Amino acid sequence: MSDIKATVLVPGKIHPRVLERLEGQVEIVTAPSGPQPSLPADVAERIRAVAVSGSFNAAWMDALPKLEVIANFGVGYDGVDVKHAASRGIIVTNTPDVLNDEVADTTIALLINTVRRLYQAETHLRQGKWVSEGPFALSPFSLRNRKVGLFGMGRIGQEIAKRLEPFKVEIGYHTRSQRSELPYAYYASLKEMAQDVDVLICIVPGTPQTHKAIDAEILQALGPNGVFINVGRGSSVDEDALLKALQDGTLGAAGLDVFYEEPKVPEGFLSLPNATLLPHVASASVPTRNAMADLVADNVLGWLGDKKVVTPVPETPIKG
Ligand code: A2R
Repeated sequence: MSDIKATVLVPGKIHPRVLERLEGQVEIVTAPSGPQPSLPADVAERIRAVAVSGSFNAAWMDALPKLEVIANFGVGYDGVDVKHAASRGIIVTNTPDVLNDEVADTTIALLINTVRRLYQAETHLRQGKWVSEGPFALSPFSLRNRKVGLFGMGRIGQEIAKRLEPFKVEIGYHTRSQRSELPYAYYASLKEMAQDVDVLICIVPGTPQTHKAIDAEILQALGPNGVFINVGRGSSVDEDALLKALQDGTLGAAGLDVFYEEPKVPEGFLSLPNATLLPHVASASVPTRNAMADLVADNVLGWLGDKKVVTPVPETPIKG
C-alpha cells in the first residue's frame, strides 16, 4: 500500500531518470512549480522529501510540515531558500563534482568559440558564402599571449584552470580566501584582477555577495581587448552594463552560457557580432545529466532509508 511508503514531492519538471529511480520505492507526488504552493492539505501533510530542478521557496517549505530533505538537481542551489531550510532543520543537497569535467570542457569550447568566432565561420560556409564571397574574415581576437583570470576557483574553477594550462596562457584567480596550494596568481580584489587580465571567466555561485559583481566598472577594467566568459550564474552580471559595453566596444567580446532571467535573453544580445550565446548547456550531456539525476535520487533515498545523504550543502550539514 502506498501509504506505508514515504512521499516525495516533485514540483515542476525534473530529469526523467530521477523519477525512474524513485518509482516503486516511494510515493511520488507532482505539482506545478510556481511561487505559491498548490497542493491539497492532506497531501502536503505526507511529504517528507522534495526533488527539485529550479526554485523552491520558503512558502513551499512552510506548506509541508513534515519536510525533512530537499534534493536539488544542479550544483548551484541559489533557487532554494537554503537559509529558511536551515532555520527549519531541513537538509538541502546539491549535485557537486559529477559535472566538473563537463562544465570545464564546455567553458574551454565557449572561450575558443568566442575568441575565434567559429560559429560565425561555420555559418559562413553553410550559407555558401565561402564560394560566393571568399574566405571568412580573420578573427579580431586570439587566445595567444592572453592572461586569464577566474572569478571563482572551486571544484569547477580548478578543472577549468587545469585545462587552460596547455593553452600556454597565464592564469590567475579571485576568491575570498587564497588557495596557496594552487600554482596560480591570486588577486585579493576582482577589480585588480580585471585590470590585469584580458580574459575573465565567471564561475562563482549565485549569492547576495556575487549579485551583479560583474558591473560596468569591472567590464571597463577588462577593456576593449577583453573577453568575458560566464558559466556560473547570470545573476553575477549587470546585464544592461554588459550589453552596453559590448555594443560600444568598451569590452571586446563575451561568451555567455547563463543569463539573469533564463530563458529570457535581452533582445539586444541576439544581434551582437561579438557575443557567443548558449542556452545554459554547460553540463547538458546525457552522461553528465544522468550522473546528476542519480545523485539526486541517491540523496532522497539515502535520507529516507537511513537518514544519510551523499552531498549536503554546507549551510545544512548533517549533525552527529
Ligand atoms: O570565496 P571562496 O574562497 O569561498 O571561493 C569560492 C568562490 N566564491 C567567491 N569568490 C569571490 N567572491 C565571492 N563572494 C565568492 N563566493 C564564492 O567561488 C570558490 O572558489 C568558488 C565556488 O566553488 P565551489 O563551491 O566548489 O562551487 P563549484 O562546484 O565550482 O560551482 C560553482 C558554481 C555553482 O554554484 C553554479 O552556480 C555554477 O558554478 O554551476
